[in-house]
Amino acid sequence: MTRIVVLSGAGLSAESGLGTFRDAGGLWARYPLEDVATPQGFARDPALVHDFYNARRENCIAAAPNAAHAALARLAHVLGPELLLVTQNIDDLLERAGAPEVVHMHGEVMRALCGACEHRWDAPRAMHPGDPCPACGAAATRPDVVWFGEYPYHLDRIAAALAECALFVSIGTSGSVYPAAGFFAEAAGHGARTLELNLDPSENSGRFDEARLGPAARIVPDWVD
Ligand code: BJW
Repeated sequence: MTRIVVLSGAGLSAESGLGTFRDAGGLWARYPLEDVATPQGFARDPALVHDFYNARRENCIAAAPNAAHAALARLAHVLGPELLLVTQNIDDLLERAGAPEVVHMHGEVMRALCGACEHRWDAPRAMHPGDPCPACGAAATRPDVVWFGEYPYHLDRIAAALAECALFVSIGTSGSVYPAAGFFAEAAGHGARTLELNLDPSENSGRFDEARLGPAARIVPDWVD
């Protein structure tokens, strides 16, 4: 039975050196999201999209988990199945901090996906247009991430947890991308208390029962411990 659902976003990994999307100087200020985070952008210019994710993969490999990842991993060990850790992040820093299970609703940069047969495998460090799928041979290799207009992963499992949890905690997300941005309202509708931990108030901050502001590496361990 899930008692606590944690939803994390880019702010969780900001102090590990991985950029956020919508903060000043964030990824979308430097790369138009229509070009690098939509299926249409990938169809137009797969080399550009592969370059973008190859660089993100290198950054992820070079980064280390911070105190917020470590605190959530500790909590996961204490609570076991009573905690569901859901992340919008495609990095593997929660896993590398020791979290036993992480639900990656927007996929994982360290995994590859065949756009033809949906086979998944560990990504090589660099992907290139025309790389063949190891299962079906189609030249349809892409990063296993969820772009705008695509269906996020594990939504049935997340919905079940939101319906039964007593506490929903949102960490380091601007609350501007759906369906994740609506999870707090879904949980609240089923009677859960809602808590936001963020550097700046998110779009729906005023609708949470409580908001605590500050950098994740400080306020997440404070909340957990
Ligand atoms: C710190 C910090 C520190 C900084 N400590 N905090 C109109 C209405 C409603 C929906 C739509 C609409 N038009 C289109 C849609 C749908 C669309 C959508 O939501 N668009 C919006 C732009 C409106 N959504 C989709 O297309 C999704 N699919 C979908 O809807 O399918 C149909 C469906 C319908 C109904 C139910 C179910 C399904 C798919 C969305 C896929 C998003 N993909 C990306 C890229 C993933 C791969 C990659 O990483 O490249 O996911 S976009 C990007 O945004 C990424 C993130 O996961 C996501 C969220 O960003 P996040 O994490 O919130 O980052 P930021 O930068 O926005 O915020 C950072 C936060 O951290 C800030 O609050 C800072 O304050 C904070 N912070 N430093 C603590 N040190």
